[in-house]
Amino acid sequence: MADQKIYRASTTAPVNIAVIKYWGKRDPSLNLPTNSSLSVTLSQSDLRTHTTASCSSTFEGPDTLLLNNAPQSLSTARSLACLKSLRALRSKLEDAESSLPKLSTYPLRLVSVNNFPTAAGLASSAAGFAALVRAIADLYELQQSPTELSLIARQGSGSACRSLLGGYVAWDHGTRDDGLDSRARLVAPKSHWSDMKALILVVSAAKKGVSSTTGMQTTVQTSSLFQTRTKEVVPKEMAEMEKAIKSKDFATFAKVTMRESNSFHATCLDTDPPIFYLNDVSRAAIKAVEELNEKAGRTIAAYTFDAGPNAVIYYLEADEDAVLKTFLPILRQKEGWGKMDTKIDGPGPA
Ligand code: 2P0
Repeated sequence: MADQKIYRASTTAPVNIAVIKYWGKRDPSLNLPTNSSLSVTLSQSDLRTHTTASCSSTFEGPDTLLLNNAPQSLSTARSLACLKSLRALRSKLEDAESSLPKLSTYPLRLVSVNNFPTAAGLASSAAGFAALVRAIADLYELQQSPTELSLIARQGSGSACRSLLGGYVAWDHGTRDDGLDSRARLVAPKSHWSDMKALILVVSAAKKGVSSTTGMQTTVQTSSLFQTRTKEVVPKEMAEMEKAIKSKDFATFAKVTMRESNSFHATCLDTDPPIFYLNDVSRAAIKAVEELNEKAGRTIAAYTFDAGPNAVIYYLEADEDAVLKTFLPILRQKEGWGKMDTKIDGPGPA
């Protein structure tokens, strides 16, 4: 009798927030970056995508994806690349073991839910593609390591490769044309520096004006600052950041994080036409961190901003009172501001 069973696997993938930013592709079709980047994986209970992947010979039509209850296209080149790679790995297993059900030939039904604003510069595509790849890999019972799967997630969205691993994660730009060395690498597990916390100031939950994919390629084509950034600035910052994480040196971690965020936004401004992700509220958050550190006489907080106005403030748990005391009054003054406190974490069930 034909296989009527519905096969299913669910997983969650967390958001990651870069302290060394990915901005620019050397190969847009494979999502190969011009520079390496490094991020901290945030807590899944606060910011994550939950995805269920199912497949069955009884399903009809093409593969489908629902995100927060809305149908999404899976026929984009990036989604197709992920699905093709995962099916190829499953197909290899099926070829080697003929008793396995031929899941690689069944239509897929993917259902994803984000517990945070989608496409507002909170790395939703990172968690989204990481969860999609992990869920299908689990459904297909693939044995590949998270680093190997990061090669697939990278093709969906560059930053997604970092969300396959927990803790402190680098994405090495790699030098190969086929991208096989452009993947995630664990710098340190979350247990190494587990008192790191992130406060997220949700300045705006609106969809961002310029998408990262479009914005970064305009920067590559038009910004002269970008050349110096990728060739000289980022390699030095990567080395200093890895050292700071390994030695748990918060002052250096914070200094490099803030410098990097500013370098990234400077190249956005140097793009033609200029890209503005920060707004007045973002700039108020920068000033508040500068004043907090000055008042404390040491560095207790670091700000960073991605492709949107929302601030992420990194700090150590011991300094939580001082950090919250600074930001809660600001949050109350500004209508519509929200906050999320989160710890660092890793992929897998929350
Ligand atoms: C990052 N961002 O490193 C940087 C900082 C935004 C600013 O990764 O085209 O959504 O899907 O590969 O991954 C945003 O880029 O871009 C991003 P695609 P992605 O987190």
